[in-house]
Amino acid sequence: MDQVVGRQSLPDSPRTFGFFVDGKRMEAGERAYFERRSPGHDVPVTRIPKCTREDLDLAVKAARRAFEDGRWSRIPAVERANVLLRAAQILRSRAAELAYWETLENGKPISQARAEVDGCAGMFEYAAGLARTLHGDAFNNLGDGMFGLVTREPIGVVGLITPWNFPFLILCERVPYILAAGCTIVAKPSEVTSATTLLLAEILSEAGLPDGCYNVVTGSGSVIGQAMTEHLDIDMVSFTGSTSVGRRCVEAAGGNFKKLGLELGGKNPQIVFADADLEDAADGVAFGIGFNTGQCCVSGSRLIVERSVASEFEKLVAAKLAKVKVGDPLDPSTQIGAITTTAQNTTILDYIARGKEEGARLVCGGGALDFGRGHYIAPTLFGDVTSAMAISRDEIFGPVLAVMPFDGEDEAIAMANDTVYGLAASVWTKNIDKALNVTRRVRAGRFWVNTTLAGGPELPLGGFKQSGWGREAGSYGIEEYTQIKSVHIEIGKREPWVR
Ligand code: TXE
Repeated sequence: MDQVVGRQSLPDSPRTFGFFVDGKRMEAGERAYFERRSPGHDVPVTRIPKCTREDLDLAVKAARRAFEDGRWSRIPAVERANVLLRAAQILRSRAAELAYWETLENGKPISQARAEVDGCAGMFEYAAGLARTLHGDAFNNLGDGMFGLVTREPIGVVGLITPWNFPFLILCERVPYILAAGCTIVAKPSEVTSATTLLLAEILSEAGLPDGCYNVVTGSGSVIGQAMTEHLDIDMVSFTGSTSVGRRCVEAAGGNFKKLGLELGGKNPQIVFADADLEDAADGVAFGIGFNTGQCCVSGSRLIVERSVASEFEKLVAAKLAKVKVGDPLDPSTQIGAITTTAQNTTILDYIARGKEEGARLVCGGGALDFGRGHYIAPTLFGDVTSAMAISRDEIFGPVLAVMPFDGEDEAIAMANDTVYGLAASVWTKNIDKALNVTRRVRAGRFWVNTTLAGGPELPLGGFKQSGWGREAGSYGIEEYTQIKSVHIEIGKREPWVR
């Protein structure tokens, strides 16, 4: 990966984007735009079209046409794979530009954004392989007169609704797999972070993706997102966002019983046993809550630590958090950038205030950091947290860690499972039996042992309980976007029914 060298400057004026339908950039004309201000600098950086339901209909029609005429869904998988591989190459060659716009809109550190783009290219490469290995099954055991086949077919037109915390990474954990399966896409990014989703349209066209296979309609969730989940000509929606909007998607999808993939919230435990390498675990726990300013569905926001080391471990984590470099997202040495939206900033500060009111002990952080402009919050650690407190139950989506001590393995597991969510969990121990036992008994879709937030294209993502339905990435990721057909083939002549 090329390193980000030096600090890039802010754009002189906001860049105006069009939306993208049927292989063409659509000019928004006189219609209204969302103006996005950089959360780290509070200057306007992008202008994004406010699309209408009519724009969405155009995009769905284009995606439907492209799907039905077979220009993508019925070509040999090797040709699909080649487009995905070319896209990966272009993506790498434009990584600096993608990272720049991602950072400007989202507020994440530029070095992190750059690494994420690299990871996205890997997703395309892996999905290219899956396109070629996707297969069904054959039954050669049905007797002389019958042969059975099970085939996988692309599910059709997929609506893709993505959030603002990892606009490009979450997009690329889905798009290559959906395309590898042979489906076509209408994407709707979050209204505050649409730029890189639109840039991907250019990249895919240049890579040779036929027109109509990847369309982007920008706009608000309540208008475009809601219309997508209700749309009768969309076959499946993959939604990543809050659990409350996920529930609305379930209600709206009933119109045509479209399939849903849902990746929702989390309140993820970090379980630390006394026998862990505490120095390493403290670094991991600090990373787990600080990464992406804690605006991460899989961030480890509950620290469940064995009582005998709780006080020592709390100090270790606080010392790590105090050293993390918070600051200008465009500075290549920054580790924690800005809070992405004003609303999210308020939510996090409200939770910090609530933690104090409810009697939790503030160990470090505890409020906003003033850099003259933008929204920044100091990584915050609360001790003496009880399971009744809001900071231990709700997904805060910010750099706020709640510490709760446990006695014994069973209590640790019970505390870890005491949540409506089941997205991710980590365990830190040198004892293999404890590690395996906890891994098996904690109900979460992603699990880390002596590490956290590790990822990649091979292992699937998704949640248990109210954290969602279905899986993205890995071989499961492509299968989600297919449906199964069973075929019975008569060999010779049927036994007549009418005699
Ligand atoms: O999410 P929304 P918000 C959580 C996190 C955060 C909270 C609120 O706790 O504090 O959600 O964030 C689109 N029909 N997560 O309000 O509203 C919206 O335009 C269809 C966790 O930003 O769920 C955006 O594209 N779509 C999460 C996407 O849904 C709708 C990531 C997510 O926005 C819609 C983000 C509707 N009625 C927030 N309303 C994660 N799991 O990673 C909005 N949208």
